[in-house]
Amino acid sequence: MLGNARVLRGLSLLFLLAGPALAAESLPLQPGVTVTGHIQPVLTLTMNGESTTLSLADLASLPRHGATMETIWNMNGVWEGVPLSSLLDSRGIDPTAAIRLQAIDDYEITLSRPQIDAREPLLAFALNGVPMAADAMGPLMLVWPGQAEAALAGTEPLTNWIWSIDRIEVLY
Ligand SMILES: Nc1nc2c(c(=O)[nH]1)N[C@H]1C(S)=C(S)[C@@H](COP(=O)(O)O)O[C@H]1N2
Ligand SMILES: [Mo]
Repeated sequence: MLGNARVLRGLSLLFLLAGPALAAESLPLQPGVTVTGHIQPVLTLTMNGESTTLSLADLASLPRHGATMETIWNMNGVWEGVPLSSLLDSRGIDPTAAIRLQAIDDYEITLSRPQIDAREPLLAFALNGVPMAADAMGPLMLVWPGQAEAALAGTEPLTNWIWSIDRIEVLY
C-alpha cells in the first residue's frame, strides 16, 4: 500500500515536470532536482590515462532525464539522472570504446557502447526529488528504465544495476 502511494506520488511528480508519460520510460526532465550546491567530486572519469572529476552539479548541467519505476530494492518512484550516453558524448568519448563502471565497494561492470546506446541506461543521482546518499546506493546508480519491469519480475538479471558508482573508465 505504501509502495503504491509512493509510486502514485512519483507519477504525479513526473506528470508535473515532464508532462504525461509512460512509466519506466526515460524522458527529458526539467528543471528537476537542484544540485547546484553539490560541488564536491562524486565521479572520476579516466580516459587515455588521464582522470577528471565531476560533481553532481557538473552532471546535473547535462540534459536530465526522469523515469518512474519500481525496483527490487524498494526504491520506487521518479528516478532522475543523465543518460550514460549523454555523459559519454559530452566528453567526446570514442563511440567504439567500452566503458567500465566501478563502485565504492569495487564492484564493476563493463559495457559496450552498442549495449549502452540500445538500452539507454540512466546515471541516476536523485530519487523522488532527493539526491541519493552514498549509504543509500548513491551518489550515482546506473538504472535501466527499459528493463525495469523485467528486472522486477526476475526475468532479467540485475548485474548491470550498479549502485554507488564513483569511477568510470574508458577502455580502448
Ligand atoms: N555497487 C554494487 N552494485 C551491484 C552489486 C554490488 O555488489 N555492488 N551487485 C550486483 C548484482 S550481481 C546484483 S544481482 C544486483 C542485486 O544485488 P542485491 O540483490 O545484492 O541487492 O546488484 C548489482 N549491483
Ligand atoms: Mo547478482
